[in-house]
Amino acid sequence: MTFRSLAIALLLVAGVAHAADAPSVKANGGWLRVLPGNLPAGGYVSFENVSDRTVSIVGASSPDYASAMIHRSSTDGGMGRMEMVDSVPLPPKGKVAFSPGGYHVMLMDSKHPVKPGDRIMVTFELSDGENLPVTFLARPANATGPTD
Ligand SMILES: [Cu+2]
Repeated sequence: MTFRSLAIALLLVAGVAHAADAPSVKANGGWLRVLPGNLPAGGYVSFENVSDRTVSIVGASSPDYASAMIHRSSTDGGMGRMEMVDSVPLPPKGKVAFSPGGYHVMLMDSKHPVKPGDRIMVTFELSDGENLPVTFLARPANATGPTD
């Protein structure tokens, strides 16, 4: 084995060890707002980047909905609107909250009826290649948080 190939082998081993590390992002307080009919449901959760580098949320999917997208709500001259977001950066050791009026995961076309009290799994795709599964508690249309 040459020195060069040994160095590459060590890098590969380091890469595997890194992949087995604890997740770089933690999530908690996941909830979603169930609206009547089959209207899209907004999902909210707090993310914490526990690593020392920036990690971005770059996608989402759920086995319970045909489509999941990252959106951001804003008010523009008093009119509520929302836009698709490709990437939500979480700064090193930083927190970002998905909350009503701001970032949310928009869950569209549920594959089965979802009612308050149900638990829905959403998997977030991170820029470092990790997948972060998060449980969301379904809450009624008038809920303002995970417990109220
Ligand atoms: Cu939305």
